[in-house]
Amino acid sequence: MTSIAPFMLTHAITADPAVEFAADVRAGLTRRGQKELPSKYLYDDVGSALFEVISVLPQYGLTRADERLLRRNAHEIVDQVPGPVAVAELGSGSGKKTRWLLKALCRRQHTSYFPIEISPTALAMCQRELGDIEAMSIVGFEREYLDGLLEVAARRRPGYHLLVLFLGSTIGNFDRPAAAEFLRGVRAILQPGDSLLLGTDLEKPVPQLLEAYDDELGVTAAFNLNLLARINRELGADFDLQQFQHLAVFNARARSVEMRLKSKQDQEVHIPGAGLAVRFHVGETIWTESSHKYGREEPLQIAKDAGFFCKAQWIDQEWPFAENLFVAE
Ligand code: AVI
Repeated sequence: MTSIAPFMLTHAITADPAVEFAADVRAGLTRRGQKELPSKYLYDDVGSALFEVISVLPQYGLTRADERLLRRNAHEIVDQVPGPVAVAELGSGSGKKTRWLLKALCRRQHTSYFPIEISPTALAMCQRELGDIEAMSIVGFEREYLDGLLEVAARRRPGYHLLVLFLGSTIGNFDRPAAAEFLRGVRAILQPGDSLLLGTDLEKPVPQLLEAYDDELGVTAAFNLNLLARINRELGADFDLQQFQHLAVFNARARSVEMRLKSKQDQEVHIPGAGLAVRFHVGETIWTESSHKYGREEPLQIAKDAGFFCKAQWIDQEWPFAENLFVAE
């Protein structure tokens, strides 16, 4: 029997995204010391499409490792999750990597799947990608992660557990204290016995990491520079993209790869939509993203401190990456 519910979006973003974008650009570019732009703004429609290309680049093994683990171990993962469950995915993206898990789960039970995404385009892609799975209903939430999860938890049916998916090492885009705080936030919404499947990219040799974040085709460079192009498009700015260079830098102390945009000359940029004129010195950088890499045991400790125990861990051998299954205590 095919059971595909109509795709219902819950539009509950309270703040005006354009106002928030302008405020964040203003705050990040007027900071004393290191200028920065929040990495979540990399993902407009163009950025999301470029990220899809990054995920198939030979140098960037992360997404393939994540997908491989989920495909090979879908049934084993599902067997470790006590049922019945509803699934909430934080940052579903296109939904492609989640298919195997959902299909395995739907063999066991009718499944409600709640993708939570700030991008309406990603939610629509997710519906297209996964809408054909039998015995599954999809309700998307256009919300920040924890806000969306709160809503999903509020709709919990009696006797049902939640399985939260946070895949693709998106947690790596938080610094370590923020990652720990985020897991505590997730735990606070869950009930004992609920599960969290967390994907974490593991440490690997620095040259390999730098290649992954500075590919020879320049796709990652375009992904990074698109943030300035987005400010031009949405806030009427006059960034000259030729005058900025994409950099990938390894931060040994933070154990992260940082993406930066380096000014090639002294220049002034006007951003009318943020009421701003910003000066850049030659060589000065804007910090746009950090991707933290983990030791194998590290996620287990962070999750333990947040109130989870580790039920199982799967590691990809080709590209060190871990899928961690945690259960709320
Ligand atoms: C989404 N996130 C886990 C990616 C990462 O590896 O940090 C984003 C990315 N940035 C550059 N390449 C890919």
